[in-house]
Amino acid sequence: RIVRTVVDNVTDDVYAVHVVQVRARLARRRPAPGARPRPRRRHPVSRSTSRGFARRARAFDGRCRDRRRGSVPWRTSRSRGHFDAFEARATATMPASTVDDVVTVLITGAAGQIGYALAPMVCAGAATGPGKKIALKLLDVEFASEALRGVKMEIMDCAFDACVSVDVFTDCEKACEGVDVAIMVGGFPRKQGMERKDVLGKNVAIYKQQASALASKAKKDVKIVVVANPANTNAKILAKFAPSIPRGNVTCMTRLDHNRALAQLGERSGKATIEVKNAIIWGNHSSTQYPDVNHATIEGKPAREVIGNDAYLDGDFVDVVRARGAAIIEARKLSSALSAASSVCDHVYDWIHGTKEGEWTSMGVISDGSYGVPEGLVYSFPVTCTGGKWQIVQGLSIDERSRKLMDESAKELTEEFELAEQCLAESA
Ligand code: NAX
Repeated sequence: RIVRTVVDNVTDDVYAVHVVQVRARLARRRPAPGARPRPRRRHPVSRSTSRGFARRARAFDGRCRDRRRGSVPWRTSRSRGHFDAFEARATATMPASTVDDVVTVLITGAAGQIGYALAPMVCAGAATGPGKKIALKLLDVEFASEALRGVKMEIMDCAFDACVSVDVFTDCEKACEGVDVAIMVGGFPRKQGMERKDVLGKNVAIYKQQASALASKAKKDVKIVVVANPANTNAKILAKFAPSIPRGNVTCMTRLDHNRALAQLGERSGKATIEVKNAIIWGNHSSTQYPDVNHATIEGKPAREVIGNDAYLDGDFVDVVRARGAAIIEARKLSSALSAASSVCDHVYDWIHGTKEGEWTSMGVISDGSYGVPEGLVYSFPVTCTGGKWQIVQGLSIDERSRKLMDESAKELTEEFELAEQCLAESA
């Protein structure tokens, strides 16, 4: 039909010659009878290939179980957040930007090592999910302003589709202006010869000051996740000094510990991590945290039954999860950054988009007295999320051993908060 149209006005003779030529060309392309059809050659980044990825991305059920697919680009790594970000790029279904589509995300301590890993993940949509654009704000101290400028340049050079702006700040009030999601990574590190009280005092002073900035400048429904240690106590101080921010909007990150627990159970059972569900981190993000497997499942069966080794689950497993950070420092000579950044994205993503039916995660949230944990402590609980809000999972049975471990962590948090208040009073 195409040939016919093209040659419509041409004389019959010319038309006839043309038809013969076209037929000859088609005949040359057709494989000889019985011959195997020639494989279609594809350009590695052709449209059809990316459509293939997009199709797989759409069929994806929430978490990437597939590290073995050698050809999958880095964006489709294990983390669901990365995968979703890739889906957004591959399907190119992102709506035109409106004010509501732009999420303003603040990362404090952005010149540090977690910040460096976290900023690109956030810009790729790993925390906020597909369909959202990111206005990124990076805050650090004056001393780190040059490094911060470098981070900004690199983020710009990544040319992320979803990132509409990157701004750097050394003034906390300006950084907090109009923020929707605040990821509080900035903190004072423990230096040689410093007492625990000294580090705690410095950090709670930072969080007291940043609380006022968030309360006065951020959006009223800003979602806050505190990462910097002592994470639970920093979050409690932040909630205390930002009373206008709903208490439910202040959380601290224990998702890294949660993910570490899932990974250990997966490795021990020889199953993929995605098959492990509903482990719990109770308490403080410290060595008193209690990684609880009593309600965890592996491929839908109780984890204790699948692993069949209670001595391991009550002993080495708990120790390994608690000391994983130290093991990483020993191996890498640096503290965990990539896994911390990825866990921040998991924390924020689940908070915004909800946990899956029948599954929970662990978050440090303000205790309402559930499970006998003193009210007001920022304590890690099993939580489900729906509609941008978390709820503590209720009605789980707690055995005697768990009770003891949960109480120990609550006691540590109570003492830590008292010490923090003492530090603030002394510095006032
Ligand atoms: P880095 O020391 O690399 O980075 C911290 C950054 O914070 C530095 O750039 C510093 O200049 C900045 N900073 C200091 N005071 C600030 C202030 N007042 N305002 C803004 N920025 C400020 O540490 P990194 O390895 O990135 O770790 C950051 C924090 O995360 C630490 O407190 C660390 O202990 C904590 N962690 C918490 C985890 C968790 O699961 N909750 C796990 C990982 C990590 O250990």
